[in-house]
Amino acid sequence: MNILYDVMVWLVVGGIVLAIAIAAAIIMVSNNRARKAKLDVDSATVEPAGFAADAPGEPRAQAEAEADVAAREIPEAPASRLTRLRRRLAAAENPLAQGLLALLKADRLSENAWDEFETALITADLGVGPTTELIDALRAKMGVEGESDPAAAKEVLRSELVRLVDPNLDRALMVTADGGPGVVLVVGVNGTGKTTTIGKLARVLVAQGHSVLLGAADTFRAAAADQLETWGSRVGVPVVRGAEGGDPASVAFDAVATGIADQVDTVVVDTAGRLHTKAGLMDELGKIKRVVERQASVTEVLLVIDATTGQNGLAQARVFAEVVDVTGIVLSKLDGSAKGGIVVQVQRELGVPVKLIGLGEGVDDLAPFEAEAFVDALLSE
Ligand SMILES: Nc1nc2c(ncn2[C@@H]2O[C@H](COP(=O)(O)OP(=O)(O)OP(=O)(O)O)[C@@H](O)[C@H]2O)c(=O)[nH]1
Ligand SMILES: [Mg+2]
Repeated sequence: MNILYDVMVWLVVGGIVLAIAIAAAIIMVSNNRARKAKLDVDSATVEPAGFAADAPGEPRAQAEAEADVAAREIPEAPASRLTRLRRRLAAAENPLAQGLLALLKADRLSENAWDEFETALITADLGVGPTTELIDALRAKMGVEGESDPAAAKEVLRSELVRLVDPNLDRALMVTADGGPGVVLVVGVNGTGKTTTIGKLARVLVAQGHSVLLGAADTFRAAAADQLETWGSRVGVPVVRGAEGGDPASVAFDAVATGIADQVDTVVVDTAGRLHTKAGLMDELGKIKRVVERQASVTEVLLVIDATTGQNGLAQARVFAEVVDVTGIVLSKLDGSAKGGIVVQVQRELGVPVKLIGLGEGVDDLAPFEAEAFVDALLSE
C-alpha cells in the first residue's frame, strides 16, 4: 500500500511539474512572437517611403510598395499609338471622309459632285469660310493643271487640306519650366473629357520620364477627385485634393506648393466642368490661374472641347479664351465624331493650335495632333 501511495504522490508531483513546464514554454513562445511582431512593425516604419505614389510622410512596408510597383501599368509610348489612332479616326463615320471619297469616286467632277462635296465639308464643321476657300483653291488648281480625273485630284486635295489644318503651328506641349514645376491647367465645359484627358496625359508624361503631380481642383464632387486618383495610382502619380465643396483655387495652390516642395517636373490641375455662360464660374477659373501664378509658371492652359459638339464647341472656346489665355486645344471624342473639320475652325477662331486629340475611352487613346497624319486619316480609304 505504501509503495502504491508513493507512486501516486510522485505521479501527482510529476504532473504538476510537467504542467508548470508546459505553461512556461507557452508563455515564452508567445512572448517571442509578440517581440518579433513588434520588430516587424518597427522595421516597416523605418522603411523608406521612396515612391511617388506615397503621400508625403506616409510610411509603407517594402513588400506593399513592391507589390504596388508590380501592379503599376506601363504606358504605351506616344509614337506607337498613332498608327492605331489613325485607323480609328478613319473608321469613324465621318462626312468629311465620306464626302471626299464620293468626290474622288465620281466619274467626272460635275457641278453636282462639287455641290455635294461642299455640303459634306460644311456638315463636317469645316465652316463656311474654310469650305469656300478649299473649294475655290481646289477648282482653280485643278482647272490650271487640267485635273479632270478625280483620282489625280487627291493629292491636290490633300495639300489644300493640310494647308487649312496648318502644319506650321507650334503644337509642342510645354510641361516644364525653369526653376520650378510647369503647371498645366485643364479647363472646359461639363463632360468634355477633362479628367480623362489628364489621366491619359499623366501616363504620357510618366512614359517620357517626367515626375508628375495632379491637383484635383474640381471640388464640386468628391467623385471627381476619386476619378483622378484612380488614373494617378495606375502610373504612380500622386494627387493633391481638398475637401468636397472647398475652394478650388486653394486646392490648386496647395497642389502647386506640394509640386514645388517635391520638385516635380509638372503639376496638372483638373478643374470642374463649367458652362461658359455662367459668369461666376468663369471668374473662378481666372482666380485659379492667378493663384497658381503666384508661385509657379502656368505653362499650358488646355481647353478640352468635345469634337461632337460642333459649333457649340466653338462658342465655348471663345468665352474660355477671354477668361484664361488658352494655349492649346484638346479635341476629345474624335473617335465618335462627324465633325473633324472643327479643328480648322477652332484654330482660326482662337489662333490657338489643337495640340492633342482624344480618340477613345482607353487609357492610351490620346495622341499628339499632327496636321498631315490627321488629313491622311481623313483621306484614307
Ligand atoms: N469616346 C470617347 N470618350 C471619351 C473621350 N474622352 C473622354 N471620354 C468620355 O467622356 C466622359 C466624360 O469624361 P470626363 O473625363 O469625366 O469629362 P470631364 O470633362 O472631366 O467631366 P466633368 O468633370 O464632369 O466636367 C467619360 O465617359 C469618358 O470616358 C474620347 O476621346 N473618346
Ligand atoms: Mg472631370
